[in-house]
Amino acid sequence: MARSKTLAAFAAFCYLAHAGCPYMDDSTVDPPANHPMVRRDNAENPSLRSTDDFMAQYEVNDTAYLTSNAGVPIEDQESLSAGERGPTLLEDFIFREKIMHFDHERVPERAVHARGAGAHGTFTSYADWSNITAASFLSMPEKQTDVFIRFSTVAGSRGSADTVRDVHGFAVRFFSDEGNFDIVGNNIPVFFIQDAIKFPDLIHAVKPSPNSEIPQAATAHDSAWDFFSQQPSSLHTLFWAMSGHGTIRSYRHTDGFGVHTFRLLTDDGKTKLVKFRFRSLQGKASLLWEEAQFTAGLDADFHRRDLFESIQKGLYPEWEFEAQIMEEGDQLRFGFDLLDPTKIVPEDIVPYTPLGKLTLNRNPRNYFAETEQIMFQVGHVVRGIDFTEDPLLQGRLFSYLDTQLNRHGGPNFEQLPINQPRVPVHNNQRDGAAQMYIPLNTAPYSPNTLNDGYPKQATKNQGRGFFTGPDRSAGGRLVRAVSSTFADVWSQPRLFFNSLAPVEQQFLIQAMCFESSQLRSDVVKKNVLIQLNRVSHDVAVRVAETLGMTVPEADDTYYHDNTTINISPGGPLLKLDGLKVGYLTSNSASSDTAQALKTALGDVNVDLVVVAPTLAAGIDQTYSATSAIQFDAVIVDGNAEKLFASSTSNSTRSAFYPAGRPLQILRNGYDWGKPVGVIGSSTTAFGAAGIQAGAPGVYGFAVASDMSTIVDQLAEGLHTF
Ligand code: HDD
Repeated sequence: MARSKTLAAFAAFCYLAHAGCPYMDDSTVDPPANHPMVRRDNAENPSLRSTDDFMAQYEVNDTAYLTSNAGVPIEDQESLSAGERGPTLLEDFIFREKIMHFDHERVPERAVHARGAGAHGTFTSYADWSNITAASFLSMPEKQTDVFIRFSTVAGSRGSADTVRDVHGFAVRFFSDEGNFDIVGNNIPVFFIQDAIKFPDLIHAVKPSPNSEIPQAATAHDSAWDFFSQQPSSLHTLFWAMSGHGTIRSYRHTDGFGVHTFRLLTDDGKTKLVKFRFRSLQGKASLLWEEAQFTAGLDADFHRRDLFESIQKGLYPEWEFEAQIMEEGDQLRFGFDLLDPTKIVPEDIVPYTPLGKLTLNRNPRNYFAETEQIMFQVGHVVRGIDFTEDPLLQGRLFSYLDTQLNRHGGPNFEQLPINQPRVPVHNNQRDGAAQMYIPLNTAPYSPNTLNDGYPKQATKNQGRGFFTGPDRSAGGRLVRAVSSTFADVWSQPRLFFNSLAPVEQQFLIQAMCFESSQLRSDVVKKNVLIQLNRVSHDVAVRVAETLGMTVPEADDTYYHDNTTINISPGGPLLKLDGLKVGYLTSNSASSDTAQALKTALGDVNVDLVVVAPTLAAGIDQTYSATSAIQFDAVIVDGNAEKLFASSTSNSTRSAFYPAGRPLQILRNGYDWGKPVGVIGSSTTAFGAAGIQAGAPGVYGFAVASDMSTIVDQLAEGLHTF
């Protein structure tokens, strides 16, 4: 497993610009001729805003004097006290303001998806998609729209580790020239529940125990699996989460999904049903579980670091924005209900159509102001995008708005720089906590004559307002019940499992064994086995073995052999950008080989990190600061072999700290499925690490001139999986 996963992990390898005062709401005046709401082209549009307009310049102007928030020049390093050794005075407004502000620096973290990282980017439409949607950002080829993506885990707190096993949030905001459109998605195309009213139950079950607040950011506990086994609609998402999709190599190496079926709407009112996907153009890759656990301890910031550094280096991650386009009449056509968010539409049945490309190309300047304060909403749709009756989606339409009120403490959160649309806002909403504008319109109501009827109502034919499919209708008996068309919750987890490669299946089963063997309740364990057995007898047998429990009888009424495509958490990497190779050497070794390697790998945007006992010219890191989690592949300098023998030699042992670290890096790298190689003699290092030369993912290179071969072999190792 570890070895074939080698190749998997080497798949691892490897925001006014209104004229005049920016705070004036000038809805008393006519929209300017170039108002974005009446424009459809992508020409330079001076009224589009940018977050740059909100940069706090004082922080970078080092010639300025410190002031209070009232703009008064002050000094703030000592408090005002009654005598040198006396008490601090209540009069000290400088002290009180500074401490008060500090005390209020935090806003409530997100109830879910608290831990995350984000970046700015650009979306470029491939074509004029007005045949399927009136969405302006898709209205012409090459049209560019600013975006912000926030990636996240779900269960952990804001300070939890990145590499915990979890579903990952993939929330995308399009700052379109007709307002903000958010796709608040995940890296897994399905969800645990079919009705939003169950969301608090799901989250209460998955979050840490109410008494001990253990475990953090983990589902390996009774309440989570109690819920999963009592709510079998969760099985499909659970299977995805227990596969490599739950332990991604990086945010760059995963796809994003809109999950629900959405409606697209054309200018003339024709509708299509769609499922959205953002397909990683880096390729997909995951971490092995043990590696992910070590990483959580050694580098809790592993994913945010990877994203930040990649963008900093100009290695901009890209995703293709795609849609499965279906007809209204297809709702029940595929043997399940398109309104059921626990189902995928298999890609071999409805292929994805690429609509455009999304590139992340700028890091946030301030994590709190941007990544923490961005407040996505499922209800942020633009002309041309409509909802469906999916009960999970319908419930989310309430929850996200409500949650932002809680986080911001008032209704003006859309005025925060990262939440402001790039187009002017004109409406009659007024006042509220932290109101940042000075509205000039003295007739803040509609209809009015005192302001010549402005702002006017935007409709389908005037002002480009249009969201609701004209043929949508609703009616029926009032019921509290799950639709009978949502009943089959076992076929698709099986479809998922059937479609994985054997090594990926093994990974999934090991994840289930890891989680379920930490359950204390035998009742929960038994219920888990009952549900697993409805998906796959094989899975149930293998998990039951670990639990030392009896397996339920196979039940053929549930089983099928269908498979589908493109659901693997790994696969060929499409780019090696931003991957890291560790080169384990000694201070006395020649730097020529390292330099040649750096150049060869640099050509494919892979970083070579040269590791030696002590820092010196040409050495990037010491062994004491290095572990295998930092690399996607490990190459040993055959001339530094004594470092590997040193684990047993007391004399060399003292040469650096900690003893045995080079060997540990090599062995962990190998065990965690990373390609390993030796330049020169491999006998000592490989022998000490118990690595067989020639085994899959193990490479030997004679000399530095083999460097291009190394790159090829690394790429090949990657693509073999
Ligand atoms: Fe949610 C945050 C994704 C169902 C209630 N959700 C949140 C985020 C993502 C998702 C990516 C983080 C956004 C960010 O980065 O700021 N949620 C999903 C997906 C779902 C889903 C893909 C199912 C298809 N969520 C869901 C339901 C409810 C919520 C059914 C409630 C009924 N979600 C929330 C929330 C959060 C949130 C509590 C917490 C912070 C926030 O909204 O802004 O309101």
